[in-house]
Amino acid sequence: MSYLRILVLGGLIFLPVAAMAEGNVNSNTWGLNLTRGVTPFSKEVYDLHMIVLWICVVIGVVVFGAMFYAMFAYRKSKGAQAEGWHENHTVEAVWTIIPLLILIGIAIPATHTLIKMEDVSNAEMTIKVTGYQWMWQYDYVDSGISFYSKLADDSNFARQRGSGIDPNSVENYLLDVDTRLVVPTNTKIRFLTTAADVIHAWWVPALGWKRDAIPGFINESWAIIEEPGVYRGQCAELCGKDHGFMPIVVEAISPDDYKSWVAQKKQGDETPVVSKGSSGELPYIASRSDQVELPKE
Ligand SMILES: [Cu+2]
Repeated sequence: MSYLRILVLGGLIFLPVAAMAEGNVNSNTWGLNLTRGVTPFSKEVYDLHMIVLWICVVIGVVVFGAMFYAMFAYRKSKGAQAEGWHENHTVEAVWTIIPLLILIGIAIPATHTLIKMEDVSNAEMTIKVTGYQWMWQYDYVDSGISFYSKLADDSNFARQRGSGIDPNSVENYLLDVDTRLVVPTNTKIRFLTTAADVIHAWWVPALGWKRDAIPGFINESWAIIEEPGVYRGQCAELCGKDHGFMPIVVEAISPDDYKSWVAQKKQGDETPVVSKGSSGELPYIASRSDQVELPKE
């Protein structure tokens, strides 16, 4: 394979990864690594990932080092003669037992984290997340607040064919919504994920997990967001033509601010709040390109 091909292939593999990560909180490793996130188990997942990565690096260096050393030191031009033996039980036992021990060593902390991840008990509040083509609905089960969250207008205008708007000029292009999911910090939030049409997946990397949103099923997950901030994500399951245009924005604020936000929301402020048990009619879906009117210059 030519160098050019390797370069192009490498670029193709890493470009989407880099582009994805850039929109998230991780900017310290050129957007190539996982984000450390802002929840207790996103940090655990990150640490686990780093441990396994370094184990792989050590194995890679040792195995390829031995291989390249053997190829170089015992090459034919130096008159190397192959040994005549085969089937060495000690060697076979060693190369079976060592990887087994490594795998068990990885599996123990990984299982520990996995069990923790599934434990939604003692949640202080519950948010139901419903995926639609192509937006999200959030139901705050405890306070009765419910609304839709879809792609922000400036991104939506810029993405239209022939819009003449440079996407680079749009802040958080395709990663911004009209109504953010507001949540309190340091609170155990249970997320119930489902969908109303096709399979979507709710993914905010900073929270440390990704959940499929499947019609007819409810998947559970939880998060305790430790740091206030804005965390962005996207639908992570190919769900139709506008799959790339249903971002997620989570805004974590202090529990006190959250209380006043709830009170304000219940009073029915400027943002459209769909009351529970409404006719169920969907709001205007701006991501349908045929319905969009471009802003006049
Ligand atoms: Cu989707």
